[in-house]
Amino acid sequence: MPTHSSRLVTIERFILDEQSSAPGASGELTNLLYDVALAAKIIAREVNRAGLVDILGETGDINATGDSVKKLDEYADRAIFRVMDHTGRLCVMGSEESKEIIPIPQRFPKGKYVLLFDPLDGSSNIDSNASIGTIFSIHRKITDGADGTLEDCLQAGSRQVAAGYVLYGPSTILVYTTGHGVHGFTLDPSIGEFLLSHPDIRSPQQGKIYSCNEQSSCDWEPAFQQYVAWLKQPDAATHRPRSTRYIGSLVGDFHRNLLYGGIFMYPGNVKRPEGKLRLLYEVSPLSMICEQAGGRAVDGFGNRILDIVPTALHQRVPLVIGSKLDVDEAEAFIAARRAEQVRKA
Ligand code: AMP
Ligand code: P6P
Repeated sequence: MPTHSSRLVTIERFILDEQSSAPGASGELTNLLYDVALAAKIIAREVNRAGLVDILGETGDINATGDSVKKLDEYADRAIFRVMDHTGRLCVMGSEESKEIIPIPQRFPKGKYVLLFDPLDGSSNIDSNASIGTIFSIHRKITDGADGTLEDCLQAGSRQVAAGYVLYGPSTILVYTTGHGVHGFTLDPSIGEFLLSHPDIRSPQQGKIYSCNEQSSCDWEPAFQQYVAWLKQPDAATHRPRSTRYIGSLVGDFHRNLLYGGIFMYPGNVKRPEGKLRLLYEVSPLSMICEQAGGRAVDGFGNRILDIVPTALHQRVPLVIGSKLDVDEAEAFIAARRAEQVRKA
């Protein structure tokens, strides 16, 4: 007889159980989260066949934020829209692939939720079969009337109702939070179900990994350059030895650090002080996940990511995110170096 068998819980059953902790809930959010899981399965199937159906390669189009669009990007974007547009749970959507907000077609009912998403993050890694991901953020509608507006999308991350991501790697994992902890589900493709595999994820308070694209560091602010140089010093007496890990795919880098501990940084630089990563549908959802798992997410200038009120749909923001003590250390180091530079100036 097995001494222990972990509970076999599908994501749908978990989401429904969570609803019971929300007295009076109508089931709209529950069904919206079901829809996210369905979209994830549809995208996972295509991502996992990518090498077989000649879907690789680029369409030659450029998306709303200047990245070249690979066909899987478009497929994922369309899949999410097609799952979501007619359900009556949403009033508006926003996607990395669409320059403007995406209205719900007039022929369909409107709901009270807003869905913002990056349909396939890290798509430059598609052809190399490296991990890629989908990131999503859910807000409540805050404006009057049935149709959602840009104002409904431009809400601070602290107002998110739910946030999460899907990582398409050796296995497909969906990780999400509604503000009651972070929970991970692994897709069993043989039965087409996401099964609870990572209940109540807590990120280590301190890690040994730092993740950043050091090739870009020559353009960084000196305080960030000095911090990474400090991390690499051999003197273990002054700081813990670290290892660098960088996939170049945000969801893959984030998920590894979430589980193992560590810090991810994408600073701004002289050419682009706001950095590369998008606030609404990349950084805000991952920051909610990170904080719910015990970590921290800041912009490197003393601002908590979840407090930033967006002013544009595709707004970018510098990012320092990960284990609490690692982010504390980075913030303190960078602030001290900036103060030193001011004194010397
Ligand atoms: P609803 O009536 O379904 O729109 O839910 C109202 C509120 O209850 C949501 O905005 C959430 O804050 C909470 N809630 C409802 N369902 C769930 C769920 N499955 N998991 C977590 N929170 C939920
Ligand atoms: P770089 C992918 O294009 C992405 O948006 C994120 O997934 C990733 O973290 C980042 O860009 C990588 O950017 O400049 O290091 O190639």
